[in-house]
Amino acid sequence: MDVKEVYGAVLDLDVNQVLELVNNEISNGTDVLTILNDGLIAALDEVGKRFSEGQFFVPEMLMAAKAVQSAVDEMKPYLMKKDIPSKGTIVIGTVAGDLHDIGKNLVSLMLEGAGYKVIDLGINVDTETFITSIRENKADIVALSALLTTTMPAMEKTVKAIRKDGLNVKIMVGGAPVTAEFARKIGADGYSKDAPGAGATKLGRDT
Ligand code: B1M
Repeated sequence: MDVKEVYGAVLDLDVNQVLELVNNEISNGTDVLTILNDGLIAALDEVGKRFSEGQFFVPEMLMAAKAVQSAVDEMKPYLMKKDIPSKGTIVIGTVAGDLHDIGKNLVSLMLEGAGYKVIDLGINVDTETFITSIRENKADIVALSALLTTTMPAMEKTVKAIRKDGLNVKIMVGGAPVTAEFARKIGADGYSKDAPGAGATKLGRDT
């Protein structure tokens, strides 16, 4: 058995099978990052391809997402490091108009694992909600995720509003359509292409 079976079970949209296979892989000592990247995330990329080609539709994307999120929840204890001194507070969310949260949830997990207190505002988060939460929690960093090209303008709007308010917070952005160049252009302080990179951010208090 290998992570190819996990990949296949996600494409079969079989939540129970995905969970069973992931648990087996963990018991067999397979590296959790291999299960995550080569099994679960690779399968979602294929789901995206099938969606683009008209073989899968929104319900299939939703079921695949549910299977992957359940597996990620199962893997959480193995993805987290323990007993790390706090590096500060991060407010995170997926920007307005965007309902994708698997990548954002992984980023949250990595940030928690890296020692940040993470306040997760969820999906479809408007600018005002981000700003209120940054103030209330005296956040050191705000992390914005976007998965759609159509929600990148909402990311830019939020970054500009945070700057205009003069909030003393570092801004990190990411998500599949977001690039380092876009991050620079909209005035973000940090960008990462993936969750481990976000967890290794140098924007925290220790820098
Ligand atoms: Co959507 N969807 N979707 N979808 N979906 C994509 C993104 C798409 C690429 C599929 C495709 O066409 N090939 C496409 C976007 C095209 C574009 O904009 N260029 C798309 C579309 C079109 C849509 C709808 C418009 C479909 C429709 O209704 N007609 C619709 C939009 C809804 C909305 O948001 N308003 C829609 C809906 C959905 C579902 C709700 C069904 C479901 C999401 C469920 C959920 O998230 N709970 C869904 C899914 C599952 C996908 C795909 C298949 C998988 C996304 C995913 O979770 N990937 C996706 C295709 C694909 O990605 N290949 C697709 C795995 C995840 C780990 O990766 O989120 O990229 P990702 O996160 C990465 C990095 O990006 C990074 O770290 C993670 C990995 O380490 N990262 C950050 C993410 N955030 C970060 C923040 C950071 C740093 C790094 O710092 C702050």
